[in-house]
Amino acid sequence: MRLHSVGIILLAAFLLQVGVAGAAEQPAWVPAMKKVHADFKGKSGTFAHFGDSITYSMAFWSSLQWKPAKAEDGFEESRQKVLKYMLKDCWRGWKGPKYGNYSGKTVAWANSNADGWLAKLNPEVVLIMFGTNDLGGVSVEKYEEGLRKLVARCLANGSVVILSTIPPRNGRETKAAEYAKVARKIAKELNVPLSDFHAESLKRRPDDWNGTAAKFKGYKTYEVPTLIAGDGVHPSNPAKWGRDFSAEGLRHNGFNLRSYLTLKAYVEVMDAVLSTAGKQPAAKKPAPIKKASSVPDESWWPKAPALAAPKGQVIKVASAGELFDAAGKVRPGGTISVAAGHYRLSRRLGIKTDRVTLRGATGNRNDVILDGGGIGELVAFTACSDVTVADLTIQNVKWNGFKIDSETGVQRLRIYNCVIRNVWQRGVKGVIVPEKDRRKLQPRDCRVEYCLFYNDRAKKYGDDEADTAKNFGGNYIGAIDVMYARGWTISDNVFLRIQGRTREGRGAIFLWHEIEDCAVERNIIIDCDKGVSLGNSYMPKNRGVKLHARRCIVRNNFITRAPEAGVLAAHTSDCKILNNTIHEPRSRMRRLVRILGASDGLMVAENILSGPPPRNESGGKVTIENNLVKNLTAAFVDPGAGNLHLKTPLAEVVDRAKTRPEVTDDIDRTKRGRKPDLGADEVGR
Ligand SMILES: [Ca+2]
Ligand SMILES: [Ca+2]
Repeated sequence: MRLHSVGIILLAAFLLQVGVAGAAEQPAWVPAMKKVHADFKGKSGTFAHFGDSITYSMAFWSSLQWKPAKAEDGFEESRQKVLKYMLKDCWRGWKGPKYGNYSGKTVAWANSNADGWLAKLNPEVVLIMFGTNDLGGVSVEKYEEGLRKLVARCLANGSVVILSTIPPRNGRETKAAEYAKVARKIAKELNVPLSDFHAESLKRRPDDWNGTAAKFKGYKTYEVPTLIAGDGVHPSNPAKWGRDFSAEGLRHNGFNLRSYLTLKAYVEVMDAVLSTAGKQPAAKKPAPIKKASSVPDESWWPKAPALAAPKGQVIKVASAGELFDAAGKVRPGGTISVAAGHYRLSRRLGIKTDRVTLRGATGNRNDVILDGGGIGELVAFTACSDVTVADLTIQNVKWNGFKIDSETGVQRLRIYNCVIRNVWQRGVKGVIVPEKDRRKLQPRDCRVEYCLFYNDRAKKYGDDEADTAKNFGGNYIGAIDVMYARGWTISDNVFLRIQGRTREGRGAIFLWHEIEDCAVERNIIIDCDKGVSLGNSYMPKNRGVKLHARRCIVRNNFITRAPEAGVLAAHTSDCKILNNTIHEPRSRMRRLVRILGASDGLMVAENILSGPPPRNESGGKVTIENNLVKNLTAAFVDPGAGNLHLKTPLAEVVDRAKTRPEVTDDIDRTKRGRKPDLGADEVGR
C-alpha cells in the first residue's frame, strides 16, 4: 500500500511541531517536496507561474534572462543555474491566461482553471501568488480555503509548489497582512517552500513602502523610488533601478525584489529537490494518449497497487472489433489486454467465461476508455465466476455501466481500479434473483475496489428517457446498486457527484434485498445524494424479502455532503456502522445517520458526525453510543474537497474510541493500535 503524500506531509508537519522528528537540519519542505517530485513524470525545467497582473507583467521574472548591471553576491551564480536548467520558454513565453496568469484574476479563477493548466503545462514547479484581487470581496477564511485547494491541486499533479505572499497594499494593509499570514500558514501545513514577498517588502521599507504617500508625489506611477507603485497596488519598477539587484536596488524596485525572491526560492528548490531526485530525460517517454486531464484525482485518495502481470492466454486488442471478438473466444483463465485508446462500443460487451480478466494494457485506468456513447448497457457479466475487470474507464452509458446478470449466477466478480463516469442509472448493477435457486445463484464474494465513480454533472431529463417527471423526476441514479449480495466488499473507492436532477437520487452505494455479510469500508464519498444505504424504506414483500440486510458493516468511510442520508440502515439485522467520519453541518434532512424499520441489533458507534446527531426512526433494538457529534469544519484538512483527515489531533477524538475487533485499521490502512480514535482517520497513537 502506497502512503498518500498529503498524509505524509501532514504527519511530517505534526511531528515537526511536536519535536518528535528531532533536529531538522533541512527545511521541512525538502523531504515533502521530494516525495511530490517523485511522482512527477513531465519535463524537467518547466516552471509555471500562477497569479494575477503582478505575475503576468513582463516586469516580473522575464528580465532575469539578461545580466543585471549590479547584483547581490551569489545572484549571478543563481541566475546562471536557472539559465541552464529552466526551459527557455518559461522566461516570457508562459505568460497569459492559458498559462495561469492574467490581470485582475483571483484564487477562484485559478481553481476553476488549474486542472487545465496542469494538464497542458505539466510543470515541474509552480509559483503561486494570488490574493491582491481577492482582497475586496473575499473573506480571509474563503481565501484560505481556495488557496489551500489550489496548492493541493498542484501537489497532486506532482508539481512542486513555491507559495508567495502578496505584497502590502495601500488602503487594505491589515487584510493584506492577514492574507500573507494565511499563505505562510498553508506553506507550513502543506510543507511547501515560501517566498515571502510581503515580509521582505516590509523588512526593506518598514515605514515607506507605499508609493501613494505624499513624499512620492510627482513621480510617475511605476517610477516611485519605493517598493509599491503610485497606484498603491502593484510593485514599482523605476527605470533608475531597472537593472539593479543590489541591496540598494532591491529597496527601490518592487518588481526586481519579487523576481529576486523568486529566483532564490527556485534555486533552493533546484538544489534541494530537483537535482537529487534522479532527473528523467526530458520528454523521452511516449506522450500519454489523450491525457485525461479532466479526471479528478487527489493525492490523498486511495491508490490501487498494480495487478500482477497476466499469466496464460493473453489476447491483445486495439480496436472495438477485436475486443468483441476476444470476448467471444477467450478461454477460461485468459486475459484480454486492451491497448491504450478510446473505444466506442456500439453494443453491450458480454463476458461469459470463467476466470477471465479484462484489463487495460498500461495499468493506467485513464489510458483505456470504453465509451458507450449513450447506449443502454456497456459491460455485462453472465453465468461466470472469478472474472476481473481492471485498469480502465467506462463512460457515457444511459442505464447500467457494469451489469451483473445475477439470475444466471455470477460469483466472485472483481472490479478493480476502474473509472465509471457519466453512467445515468447505475455504475454497477446487480439485478433481482428469482426465488427458485436464489441461494445458489445470488452474487457472492464480489469486490469493487479502488474505483472512481463520478459524473460531470447532476442527471438531467434526456440523459435517460426512462426517467421522467412522471416517475423518478430525473433522480433514478446511483453508483452501485446490488440486490441479494452476499459477502461483498466495497472498499477504497471514491464516489464523486453522483447526483439526481433535484439531488434526491440514490447516491453512492445501495445494497438491498436480503443482503448478507457485506463490508463497505475506506470509501470516500463526496457530494452524492446519499452515501451508503443498507436497505430501503420500501419492503418488496411480494419478492419474499423479509429483511434488507444482515450482518453488514460500514466502517472507516469519509462521507461529505450527502443531503438525503450519510448512512442509512433500513430493515436490517445485526449490522454495524463504526468509525465513519460524516460531514454536513447544514444537512437539509438532518440525516447524517438514519435508521428506519425494525433494525434490531444495529450498532452505531465511534463515528464522527460533523453535523446533526443520528436520526433513529426505528422501533427496533438499536445501540447508538460513543459518537462525537460536533461541527468539525475547522478541524478537517479540506472539508470542501471531502478530505476529512484531521489537521491536528483533537483531544475529543484521539484515543476516545472503544477497541472493537471489527476495526483494526483506519481509512489510510494505518493500524489503530490499542487506543483507537473516533472517526475514520486514526491521527494519534
Ligand atoms: Ca489512537
Ligand atoms: Ca490516518
